[in-house]
Amino acid sequence: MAIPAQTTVYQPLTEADAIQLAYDLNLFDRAASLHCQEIGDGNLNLVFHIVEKGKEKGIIIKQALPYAKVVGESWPLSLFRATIEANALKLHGKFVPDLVPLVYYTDETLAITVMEDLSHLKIARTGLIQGEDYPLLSHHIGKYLAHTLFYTSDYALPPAKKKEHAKAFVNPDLCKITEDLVLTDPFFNHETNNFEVGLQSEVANLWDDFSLKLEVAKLKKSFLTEGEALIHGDLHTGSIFASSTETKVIDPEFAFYGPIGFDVGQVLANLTFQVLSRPASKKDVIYRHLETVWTIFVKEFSHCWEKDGQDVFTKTDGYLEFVLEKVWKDAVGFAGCELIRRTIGLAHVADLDGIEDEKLRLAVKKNAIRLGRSFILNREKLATIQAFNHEIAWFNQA
Ligand code: SR1
Ligand code: MG
Repeated sequence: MAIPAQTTVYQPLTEADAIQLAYDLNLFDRAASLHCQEIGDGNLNLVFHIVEKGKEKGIIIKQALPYAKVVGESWPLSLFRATIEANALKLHGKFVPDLVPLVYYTDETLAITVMEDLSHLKIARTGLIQGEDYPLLSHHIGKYLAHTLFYTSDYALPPAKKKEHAKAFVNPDLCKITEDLVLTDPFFNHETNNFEVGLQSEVANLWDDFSLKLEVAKLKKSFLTEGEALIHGDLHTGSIFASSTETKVIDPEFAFYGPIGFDVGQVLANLTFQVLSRPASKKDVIYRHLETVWTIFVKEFSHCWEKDGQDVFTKTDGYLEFVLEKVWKDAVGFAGCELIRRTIGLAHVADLDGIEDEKLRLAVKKNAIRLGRSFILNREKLATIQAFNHEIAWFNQA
């Protein structure tokens, strides 16, 4: 592939620019007739889908904007996140090549990543809301979590190598978003919060709950200080493409060295939204997904540990169990924060906001807030995935 000279000045691409780049990268024949559409529906980036007329599979060009699209130019954001994302996809791709998109090309100045077209798959959140089940989703995600997190941790890497990675993935702007929007603002009367009037008294109770604030402070401290592995950092069901046979994790622009339980907790919380919002007859399949994510994570992480543990203490009886217990407790706490922030914070989820009936929507949102609070406060007691699911079922009756 003839690589064009890297650009020296940043500019947001137009659809025509994106097509020109695709030709320049020799990703298509010069004679090919290309169609491009900007399809970005997330909070932060432009996403161009380019296909040759008459063909099914094309390419994706993702470009970071220098601000948060969801808020506007008043919220500047580092373009370096595009490099973080591409490097995380490449590093994680070494451990789970089937579960992440291929990266074809990157340009740090333009903040673009050219990658595999996954448009034959559907965003898992959308599919789950539409009632699809994705039988392999939880198995694949359990494996993704175990392998990406184990092989980037001190359990698998020589300490100097791990620190080299940790330095390359320092990601302060995107971490700040999570520190604020997930781990601080929803627990205070902050201007970024966004919730329905019908939740006012529920939210006021939350803001008055000092025991809750203390536990959130501990979780935030863990997020700020515990560089356990290269985490995805934003692993909700909108960051997963799925079909009945395939799963691909996308969008690791929030990646940094953080606590393993953060990724696990975000997956659990975003599946939990489905239990809370689905009709009763369709909840069981999601309970099973929750159980499978965790059991496959434990099985695969333990297998990697036995096979490839580098730290001498990985051979010490009881250490693996200690590590897994900590991951679990952190995951339950972070899941609680995710449930609350997606209900009353800045960035919501369609699983809840998409419920048309106002009475039902408010009831489900109240359950999400109460369940989130319970996960945060009771994470020491909810020691198993069965206890976690039982807790969901308990709050779901209300
Ligand atoms: C300003 S960004 C809001 C949210 O969108 C991203 O996907 C993250 O979840 C972030 O918290
Ligand atoms: Mg994203």
